[in-house]
Amino acid sequence: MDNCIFCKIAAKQIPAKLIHEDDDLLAFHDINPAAPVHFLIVPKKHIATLADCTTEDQALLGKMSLLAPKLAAQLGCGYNVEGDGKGGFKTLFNIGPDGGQEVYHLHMHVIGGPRPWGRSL
Ligand code: DGP
Repeated sequence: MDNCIFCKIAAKQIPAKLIHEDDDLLAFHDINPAAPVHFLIVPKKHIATLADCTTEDQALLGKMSLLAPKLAAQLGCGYNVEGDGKGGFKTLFNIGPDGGQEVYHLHMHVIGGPRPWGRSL
């Protein structure tokens, strides 16, 4: 998509601090972090919002959800119910203007690290 910042990151036309890349997804650090760990999981395919996803995107959404705890653990804010009871993170989709969405290319926020966090979400 022309003029989509996340399509441009996916096409390597603008830089981002990449955490993960595979055939379908990218993960990179948010440019304006709300917490010590704040990254975005973004499909390479352009979909404007979660509300625009269809049953065709079920596998993609599942892949995004499963990647979040894996990368959170890599970045030191994982959580395991059988672990020490510490850690954890939040996942979030903003959808539309009232949802606070600024970039109209589907993305999951993954936010974590020791509280308190600077910006509330
Ligand atoms: P949302 O409100 O859900 O659309 O959040 C968009 C997020 O994307 C916001 O937290 C800031 C981040 N962001 C916007 N532009 C860029 C960029 O060029 N690079 C990176 N790494 N993050 C960006």
